[in-house]
Amino acid sequence: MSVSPELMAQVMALHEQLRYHNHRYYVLDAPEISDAQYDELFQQLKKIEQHYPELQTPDSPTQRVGGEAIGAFQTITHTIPMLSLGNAFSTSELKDFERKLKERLESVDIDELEYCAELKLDGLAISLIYENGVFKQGATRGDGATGEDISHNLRTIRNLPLQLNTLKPPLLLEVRGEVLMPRAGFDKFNAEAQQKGERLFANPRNAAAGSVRQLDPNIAAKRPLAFYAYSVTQIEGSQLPATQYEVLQWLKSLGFTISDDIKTGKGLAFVEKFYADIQQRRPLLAYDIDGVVIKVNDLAKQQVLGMVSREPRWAVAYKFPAQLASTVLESVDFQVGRTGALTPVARVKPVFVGGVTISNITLHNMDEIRRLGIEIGDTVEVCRAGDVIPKITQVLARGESTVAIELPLCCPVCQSPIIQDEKGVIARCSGDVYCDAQVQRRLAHFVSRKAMNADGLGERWLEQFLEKGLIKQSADLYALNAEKILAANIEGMGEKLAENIITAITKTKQTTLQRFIYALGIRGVGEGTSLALAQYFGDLDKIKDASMEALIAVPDIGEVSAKWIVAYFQEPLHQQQLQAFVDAGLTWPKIDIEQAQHQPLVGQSWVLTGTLSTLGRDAAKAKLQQLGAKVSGSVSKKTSVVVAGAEAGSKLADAQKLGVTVWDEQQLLDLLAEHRV
Ligand code: D41
Repeated sequence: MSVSPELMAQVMALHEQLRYHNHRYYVLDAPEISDAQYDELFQQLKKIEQHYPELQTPDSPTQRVGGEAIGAFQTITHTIPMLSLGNAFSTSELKDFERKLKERLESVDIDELEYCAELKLDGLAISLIYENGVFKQGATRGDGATGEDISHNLRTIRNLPLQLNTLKPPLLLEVRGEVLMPRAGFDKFNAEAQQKGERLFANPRNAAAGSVRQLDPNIAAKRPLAFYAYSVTQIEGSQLPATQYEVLQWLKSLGFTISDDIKTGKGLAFVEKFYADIQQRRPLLAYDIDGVVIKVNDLAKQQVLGMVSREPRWAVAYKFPAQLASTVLESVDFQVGRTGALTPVARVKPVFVGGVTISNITLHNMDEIRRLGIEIGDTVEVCRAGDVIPKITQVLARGESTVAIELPLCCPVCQSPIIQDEKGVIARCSGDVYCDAQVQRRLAHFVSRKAMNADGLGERWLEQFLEKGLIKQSADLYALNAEKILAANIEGMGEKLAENIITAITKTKQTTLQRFIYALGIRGVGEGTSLALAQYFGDLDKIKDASMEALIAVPDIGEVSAKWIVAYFQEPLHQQQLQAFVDAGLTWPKIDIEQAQHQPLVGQSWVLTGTLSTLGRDAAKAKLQQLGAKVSGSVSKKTSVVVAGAEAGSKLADAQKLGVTVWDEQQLLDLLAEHRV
């Protein structure tokens, strides 16, 4: 079907109008037309797009309502790493922050230094890319270096501009900010979920995180999410204003929502006042915050200050203190983990602290219980700071008739005997493959992100699959299909979901040997050891048949891990399982052991200095060591190469004096890439 110019113009006009009214409603909170009128325009556009799918562009306002589910999340490498923020919890820590600024801004009168003060929104940091003014991609912060592509969900957020409000958009713009769920929306959402008997979210932050980590954008589209912009990290084909405050105002003019509480002022007195004001108004805000963020306002000064260990020197999160509450310890249950380790969990009388109601608190191990000296019936202090898990900090009062907390003699799930380590700290269920709790935890580990990465197969479903007898162990996942899942009549499970789960499982069949070994969940075999095993033996059968001696010869594997590895592969059930994986068609690229083991830098001594912005120093060190190099802290004549990152200091000078080879970060990255580490 050909499209007339008139129709095209009509579609553009509808885009324009819908965008305008959307912005009035969601960003400015000042609608000009009624919901019904808006809906009419929306339906008009939708109808045209249905007839002429070629007119449906990704930035069309209709795209906010969802669309196709994706099969799995793509990993995105941030062109510029997403930094973290240093914390200050007190006036004295704030003074430390200022002192360090003073050291580096020598010619500046510190009392005259201007700050931009913002709220610290308690959401999820994300990054958005706009090309020629059109939203192209959005990703989670992840570990700062790589995140996940969540564009399909971000598109559904009503106040997130799909197109920038300017006639001359930059060629490229990267905006960072927070996705959050405002409190009112959260309360409404949870109330509805409760009525329907669905799961509730503990707090708005979890709700936001859970919403953007969905494969199906129709879910995010139904959640009341909002995006608040806080910085620009890349811009091409346009210029940024000179200060953070002006950058925020500019973002606002482009159509982004920024927080209403942004102020500039000079010196720490201004900062303290802003902090106190916000702390007082905190309960009245539309969303959760966990402090304020203080930034040096002048972007040129930010440049001068730079960053250290992935935190900008020019910004600090001035956090509100952890919140305390008192409650009664009612009982202690023991949860069984993947390796059988028992974790004591305190059940307390529900108490509201730090924005959530808490009734379960992990006590980690028996040592912690002894250290706190708590008994069942005691009144205890509970502490929760913003984003950290709650803990019991002390006994406030001994109860009238208390009961000591004791380790059970047998597993609360499978009744197998409990075995303790020598120090009496860790206790383990000996049930192993016969313990349902261990089996479930291991399944969850098997599909987890760093293992087989079966996205969308959350623990909620695994639990159901086990309960309904669909699976008994991880290898059984590969015998599932959508019909079998649907036939089990699991509540909340639909055709689409079942298909997504099967797609995710099928995808895991193509994996790497390292991931697979890690996924098995062998005691003592984490990611690093899995890599070492894969690279050393190159083949699953060789690992399976390896003797104690052979295993100990692998770099970084000691006697204890070797013993656990041998024991794992000796267990007949595990052998059967491995065969089932092979039968299911799990494959991984062949490993060239020579290549993997060759250590081209043996005998060399390297020094890292300055900020390595892509890798970070620890990671760079580990990778160089993997190639056989020794990484040292000081430069001498014998040093082979000094890698100098941003703001390298005296070590760089030493290297130049001694005539030692100096590399920049890119040269190091090239070398690592060449050797595939
Ligand atoms: O509101 C926030 N949570 C917030 C987070 C904010 N207002 N500003 C921020 N600024 C930065 C820098 C200084 C690195 C641009 C941040 C964050 N970072 C941040 N959020 C999560 C990690 C880092």
